[in-house]
Amino acid sequence: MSRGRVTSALGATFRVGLGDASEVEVRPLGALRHARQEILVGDWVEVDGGRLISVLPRRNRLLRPRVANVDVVILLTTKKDPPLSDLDVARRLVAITLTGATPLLVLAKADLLSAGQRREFRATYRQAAAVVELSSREGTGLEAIGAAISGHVAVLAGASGVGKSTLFSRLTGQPARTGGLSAAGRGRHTTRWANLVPVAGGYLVDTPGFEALTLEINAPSQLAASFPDWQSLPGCRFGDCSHRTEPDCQVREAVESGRVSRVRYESYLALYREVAEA
Ligand SMILES: Nc1nc2c(ncn2[C@@H]2O[C@H](COP(=O)(O)OP(=O)(O)OP(=O)(O)O)[C@@H](O)[C@H]2O)c(=O)[nH]1
Ligand SMILES: [Mg+2]
Ligand SMILES: [Zn+2]
Repeated sequence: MSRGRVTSALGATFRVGLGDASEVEVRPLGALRHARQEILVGDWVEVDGGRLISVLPRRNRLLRPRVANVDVVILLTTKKDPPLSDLDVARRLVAITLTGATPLLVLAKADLLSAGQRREFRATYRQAAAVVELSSREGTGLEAIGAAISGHVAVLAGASGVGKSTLFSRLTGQPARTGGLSAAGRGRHTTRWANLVPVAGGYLVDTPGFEALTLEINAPSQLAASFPDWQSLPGCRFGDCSHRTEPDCQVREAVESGRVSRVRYESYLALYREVAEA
């Protein structure tokens, strides 16, 4: 019996990558099918003699694309072509954090920006996530992104036109899937199967994620916890401080003194209003 990771699914047949870079094709045991055990690309499974025997507990599960155990979400954003807002970045970073995956924030199309604009972006986000500047056109930043994928399962995310497909083909050497529906599965409930493609000693999911974006937040307090920017500050006077109007708020103080980015704080306030009104 051996343990491996599901890299693709085709009907009832699954391909499983084993540690030694080999892959086997397996079918689930009848007992798993009867128990309606869900098997997703990204799942760690036990296989034996052409059979998929069990699915190990998951770290997380994305719905779009349907992938389990995503370690890293590579969020691409641009300041030009298209000019995306800091609020858009903040909303996506929170959505990623809520999945339990680690975000890697990529300033894409860096070739279109001045050194000053790139510096400002880094300064704004240095406490929010690891930041990489990327130009797929000039080939810069690719090694840093490869290093973040190494040993992990990563998925690309970001608004339309930020360069996800271009980056995917730079990293994998293969064209990105267009996302069109397969002939077998036309219709509203079509599942978009994702595959894992080996990249830099890890895997990259061949379908980008987080296209439809709504924050699954129940209480506004969950939002404050999703901003790493101020997690290392001493506590506020009130344990459940929303960092808006309460007295002795360490976050507001840090914004005033420049230790926390004002841009990030304003994104937080805007998201807070959205979540509170929802
Ligand atoms: N200047 C510049 N342009 C880029 C770069 N990467 C991609 N582009 C261009 O940006 C446009 C959009 O790139 P795509 O890779 O298709 O973007 P996408 O994120 O896959 O877009 P969707 O599939 O609509 O979500 C294309 O015209 C690319 O040639 C880059 O590093 N620099
Ligand atoms: Mg694309
Ligand atoms: Zn506070």
